[in-house]
Amino acid sequence: MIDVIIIGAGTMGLAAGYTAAKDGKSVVMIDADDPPHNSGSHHGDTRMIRLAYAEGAQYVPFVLRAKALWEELEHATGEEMYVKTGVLGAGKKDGTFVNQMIDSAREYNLPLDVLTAEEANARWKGLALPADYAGCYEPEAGVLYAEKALRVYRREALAAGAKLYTHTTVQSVEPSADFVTVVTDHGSCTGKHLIVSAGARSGAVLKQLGLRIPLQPIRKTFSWYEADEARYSAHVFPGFAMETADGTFYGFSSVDEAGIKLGRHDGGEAVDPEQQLAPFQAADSADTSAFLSRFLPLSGKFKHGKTCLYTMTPDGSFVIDRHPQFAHIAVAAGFSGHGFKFAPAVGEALVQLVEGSDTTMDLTSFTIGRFSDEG
Ligand code: PYC
Repeated sequence: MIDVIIIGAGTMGLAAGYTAAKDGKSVVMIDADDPPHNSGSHHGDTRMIRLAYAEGAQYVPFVLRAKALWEELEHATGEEMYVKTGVLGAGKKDGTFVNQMIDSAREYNLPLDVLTAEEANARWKGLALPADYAGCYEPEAGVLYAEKALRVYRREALAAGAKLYTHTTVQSVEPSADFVTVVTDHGSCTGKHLIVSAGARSGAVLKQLGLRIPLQPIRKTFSWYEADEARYSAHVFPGFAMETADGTFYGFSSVDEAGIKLGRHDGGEAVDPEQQLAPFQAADSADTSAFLSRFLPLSGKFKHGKTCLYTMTPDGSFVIDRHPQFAHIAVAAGFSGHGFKFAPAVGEALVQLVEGSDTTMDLTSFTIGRFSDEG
């Protein structure tokens, strides 16, 4: 019998598959697509890694563990995955965003330069923060090569003996007290443990396991803009995350001369993950273009854009937990647009959860039970 079956070999599923296969477990990963691909939540080249977490200090130990594991993966494979560009968090000086960054940094003794708008604008010539903003610069934060990370996880998991069934759709999941059978359109398999990490498609699989977690897939977009490399290259300008009166925006200075990449974190359109997403259209760059002309006024013209998916939970936090009735089944879902950076620590936690061992990280913020009486 297989040790671990993983439904969904995107970011979290591949991280778990890699971790389990390296531990000597037999692993089967099943994916409806062929990761990395452009129809989920991991494409668009880059993701950010921030440590002084604006969403709350409870994430800090988890992201520090993830950073250590990203570095371990780099050492183990000789592949560069993380570029230390620094990240600037900004918003109204009395706003939650910057103050939670300051609290997170203070609680965990993380390096953070707290700057007035004037100081930040003098430090980065392409930046125009309004006078009532503060900027919090994190020198240890940076950028992850997201699609490359998935390619490396996939390659290394397969090299360690894992199997990956691509373009394979799960038709039913049949749990029993000690094992689980997964039936797909290409056959069935039975394993001692199951991990469900199917991204925006998780809801349908979880329903088969009797779980109704409120997960809402959202259509999101991001856009690339021309960048004057002297001002906005990742060598001289940080990544950034800003809470403004018109929304929260995340951006990447020009990495490998790709231009500035920018997205809006809040908002977006609720979608059915089984339906094809509406393609990127001109109106999708209206918010990001308005943000750039106000806050990075020396940036250049729109180049191109892409769509992607967030899977939101009602509180914007993750679900990483055991199934309340079947301890040999674990769930990772609802990463709400800020999960990528945590992937190696999520993979580690999932393997520990299904094996019934203590988890390295405290997962009490990420329970299934917080949404309903399921747990
Ligand atoms: O969590 O840092 C983040 C992020 C960047 C883009 C979307 N989420």
